[in-house]
Amino acid sequence: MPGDTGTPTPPGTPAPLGTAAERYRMLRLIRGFEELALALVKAGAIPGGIHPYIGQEAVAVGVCSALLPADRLTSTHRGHGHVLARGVAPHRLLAELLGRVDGLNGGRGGSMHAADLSLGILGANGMVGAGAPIAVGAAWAAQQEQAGQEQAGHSSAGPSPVAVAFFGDGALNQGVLLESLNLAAMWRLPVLFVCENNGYATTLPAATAVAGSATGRAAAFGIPAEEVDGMDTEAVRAAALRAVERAREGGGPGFLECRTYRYEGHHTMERRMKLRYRTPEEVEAWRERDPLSRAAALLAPGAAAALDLSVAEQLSAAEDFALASEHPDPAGALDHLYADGLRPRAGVTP
Ligand SMILES: Cc1ncc(C[n+]2csc(CCOP(=O)(O)OP(=O)(O)O)c2C)c(N)n1
Ligand SMILES: [Mg+2]
Repeated sequence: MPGDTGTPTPPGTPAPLGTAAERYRMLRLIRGFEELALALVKAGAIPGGIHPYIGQEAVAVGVCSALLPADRLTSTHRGHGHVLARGVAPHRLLAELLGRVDGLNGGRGGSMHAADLSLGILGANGMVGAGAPIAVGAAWAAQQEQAGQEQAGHSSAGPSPVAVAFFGDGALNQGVLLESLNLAAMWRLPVLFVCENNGYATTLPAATAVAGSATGRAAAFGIPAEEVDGMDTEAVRAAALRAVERAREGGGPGFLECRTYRYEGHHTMERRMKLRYRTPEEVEAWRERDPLSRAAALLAPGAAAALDLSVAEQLSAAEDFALASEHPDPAGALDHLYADGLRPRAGVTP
C-alpha cells in the first residue's frame, strides 16, 4: 500500500466520538477532507466531481456519535461526512474518489457509492430518498434477529442495533420516503430518519417545494419528531441519543429534522455555472454559525489548534496515498458484478 497513513484501525472499528475533542477532530477531518477533495476536483484528479458536505458536518458527527458498532446507516449523494464520521479512514475514501485500486471499494464506486459493510455503512446512494427503505430493511432484520435470540432464550443479546437513514429535504416529497415512514411505524422498527434540511434541493428552495413540514410528515405516521439546530454538534448528538435509545428499547422509529446549510454549490460543476439562487448575505449568515467554531469553543485553549495540525498531517498522508495508488486494470472492468464471477453473454468468450 502506498503512503504512510499512520496506525491503521482494524476494519469494522467505528470512529471514537465519545468526547468533545474527538467530535471536534472529526468535524475538522471532514472539513479538511472536503477542501482537499475540492482542490483535487479542480486539478482534474477526481472524475465526475463531488457534492461537497462543507457546512453540514455537525449532522454527521452528532448522529454517528450516538451509534454503537453493530448499528447500520445509509447515506446520500452528499455522503463523505457520514462515511468518515462512522470511521472509514480518509486515505481509503480519497483513493475511492480518485477511482484507484486502494480505494474503499476498489475505485469502482466513487463518491456516490462508498460502502463499508464492516462498519454497517450500507452505501451512499445517488438516488434521492433511496437510502430510507434500505435502512428500514436493515432495522427490520435487526428486529427479527433480536426476536430470534430472545425466543432461543439468549437474554444477553446486548442492546438492539438501530439503523439510520440520512436524507435531504429533497427526499421529503419522494414516495419511497413516505412508504418507509409508514412501514417503520407499523412494525415499530428501530430506525432513525435524519433529514438534513439545508434549505435547497439543487437550486430549488425547500420553502417553494415542501408543503407542510418535515416533522409534520413524521407526525402523520405517529413517529416522534424533533427539529434540531443542525449547526450544533452537541444538540444533534443529544437528540440522536434520545431517539436511538428509545428505538433500542423497542419504542419504534424516530425522526430528526436538522436545520443546516451547505456553504458550497450543490455539486462542483456549479462553480462553472454562475447560478444565482442564494445571496452572498445568506451564505455569510450561515457561515457565522459554523459548527467547527462552536465545537472548538468547548475545548481547552490551544486544543483545537493541536487537533487541526494532526488532521492536516493525516490528510497530507491521505493525499500521498491516494495519488500513489494505481488505476484499476481495464481488463477487470466486469469483475465483481456477480457473486459467482463473470457470466459472459452467450457466444462471447471472456
Ligand atoms: C430520485 C431522484 N430524483 C432526482 C435526482 C436528481 N438530484 C440529485 S441531487 C438532487 C437534489 C437533492 O436535494 P436534497 O435531497 O435536499 O439533498 P442536498 O443535495 O441538498 O444534500 C436531485 C433532485 C436524483 N438523484 N434522484
Ligand atoms: Mg437539500
